[in-house]
Amino acid sequence: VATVAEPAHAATSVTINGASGGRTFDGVGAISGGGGNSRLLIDYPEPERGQILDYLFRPGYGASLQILKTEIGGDTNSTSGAEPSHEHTRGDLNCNRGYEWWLMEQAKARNPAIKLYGLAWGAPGWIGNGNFWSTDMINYLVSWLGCAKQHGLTIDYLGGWNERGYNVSWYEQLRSALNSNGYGGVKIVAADSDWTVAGDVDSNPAFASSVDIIGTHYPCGYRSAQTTCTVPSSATSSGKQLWASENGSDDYNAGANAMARGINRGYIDGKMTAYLNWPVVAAVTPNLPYPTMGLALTPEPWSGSYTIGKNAWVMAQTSQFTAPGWQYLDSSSGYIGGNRGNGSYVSLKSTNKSDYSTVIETMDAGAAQTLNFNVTGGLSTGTVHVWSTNVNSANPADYFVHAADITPANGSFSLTVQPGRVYTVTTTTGQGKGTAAGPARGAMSLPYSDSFDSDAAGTEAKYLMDWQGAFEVASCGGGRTGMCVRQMSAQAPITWDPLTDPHTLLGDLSWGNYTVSSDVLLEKSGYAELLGRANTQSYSGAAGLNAYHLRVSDTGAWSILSSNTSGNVTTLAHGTTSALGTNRWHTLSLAFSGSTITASVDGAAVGSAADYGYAAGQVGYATSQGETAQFDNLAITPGP
Ligand code: 147
Repeated sequence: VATVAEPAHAATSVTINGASGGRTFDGVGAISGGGGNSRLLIDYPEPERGQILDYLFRPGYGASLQILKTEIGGDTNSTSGAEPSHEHTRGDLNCNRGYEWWLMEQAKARNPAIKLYGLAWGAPGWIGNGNFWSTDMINYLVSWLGCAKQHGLTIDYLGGWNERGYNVSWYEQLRSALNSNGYGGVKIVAADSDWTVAGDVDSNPAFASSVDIIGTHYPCGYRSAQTTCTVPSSATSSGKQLWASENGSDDYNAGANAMARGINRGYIDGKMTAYLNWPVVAAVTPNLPYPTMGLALTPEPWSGSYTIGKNAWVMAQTSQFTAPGWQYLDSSSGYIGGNRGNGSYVSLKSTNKSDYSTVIETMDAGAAQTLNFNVTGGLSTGTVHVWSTNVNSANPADYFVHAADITPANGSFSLTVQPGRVYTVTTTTGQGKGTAAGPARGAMSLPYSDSFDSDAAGTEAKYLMDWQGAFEVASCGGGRTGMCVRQMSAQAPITWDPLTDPHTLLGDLSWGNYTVSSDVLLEKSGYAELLGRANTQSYSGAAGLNAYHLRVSDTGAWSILSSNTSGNVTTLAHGTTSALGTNRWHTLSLAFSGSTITASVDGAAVGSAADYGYAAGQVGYATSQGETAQFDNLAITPGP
């Protein structure tokens, strides 16, 4: 048996001192929204859906989020999709739209202590005649809080406009509106943008009294381009809690290094007391922007397949060992040996004043190091439990591993830390690593059809992923009974991302030769479209989509179009059929066979085109801007 000599580790002393000062910890968590990234989660079958939710929210099981931030939908694209508004048109209040209420309820059911935070990216165009910083928008947020109350949800934090700066008097008006409507306990975050707001909060007492938390995005650098987590002196001197109110934007596995650094270093460098990862899950198909970002990959409700990411376990290294309200111990937090390259550690003490946890990350270390801990200041000198995640490993068995307990001697103990890992040493118990696992990946099979008749009004039809506008289940018009899908955005929204026509996508990117058909009703003059072979969706520039379209307008004008990600639209064929008119049902179909594309209206072929630019892709619906068209009886059959 060969003997390997133990390397001589550099040793560093760390005192975990319960008498140290430090800020109150607010929590780590993630963002559902900004947007559409959670869309397919609600369509997962059980038991997989419940397993994913357990991995996200159940204490002592997985990521165990302490804060869930959700989008306040605005019927407009907010990155990877559009999320529905609770008030599409003035007065049309419905508190059961979309999936964010459901997600918040599922989170609270698993962890009643989870904090909830709402933020808008965009808004329906009726608000303030297109002006976000309006009284309409304040009333809209108060209505949203009322909806939350109907759902039995208490909202802890509310923001303004994601990454669009701030308006001082609007925030002051928001504070007074919340107070006078019974929401005095809701804390306001400003401005979910950069640090500019800190100067005004620091210098303007009236503004300062309207803002509870200064929340900044990517304060340690965007994605993996991290340097120091910087905060301006105005932020520190404002006395406000400081948050990294959005961070991450990285792959569900590859983002783990950045998260490990960011959670610790945000506090060490900048006294930031919350870290919110964007987004919570990747529940979108792979043709949409940021398809693998989040804590888990959940893109296939039809197969039930899901994968919990390394990010979830790195977050667990903090969340399972702390709680909002714990206190950082400043003199027991810093860089190992004072050198950023060695890694970092932060210590927090429990509200019971005895328990503590220290989270250590060695993302940039080049060698093993020995840490000699000394526990003092009234903290427990009892058994120390050790959990670790090997962030350099691709094997999930190396994440969130419970190592042997340590019994301190006279309050002292040692731990050797390897490079590229996160360790948590703690006197708390109750941690755990869930064991549920989903099935293998699999394509969505054809034929597929949906009459929408079993769906509840206000919900999103199964698998339909809105990109722009809001395609929602509603009672059919035009004298038809049953349920249909209706595009609910009646005018151009206040955008966050580039404005496009309302459209929504469904299905598998591998679908090649197929016929998609649907009944369509136009409520006013304009057009409706069936999309086919839709694949890459761009989110910058013109936010174009690679797809074929059959566009038919109320006048009877039809066209077969090819669009691309640059926003270019080419007419492949066009003509006129008998006028569709309004409030009448018609049937459209679009068939793909190799390079032949055939369009039909009411069962008769109107034209065809030869093009093979796109060989496969999803189906979809689209409308002209503001057209509240209805759709029914979606059917996709293989072959022409
Ligand atoms: C954020 C948005 O708030 C999210 O909705 C999502 O779009 C996310 C994707 O990374 O990005 O906005 C940012 C976009 C770019 C930077 C920072 C935030 N950036 O380049 O520093």
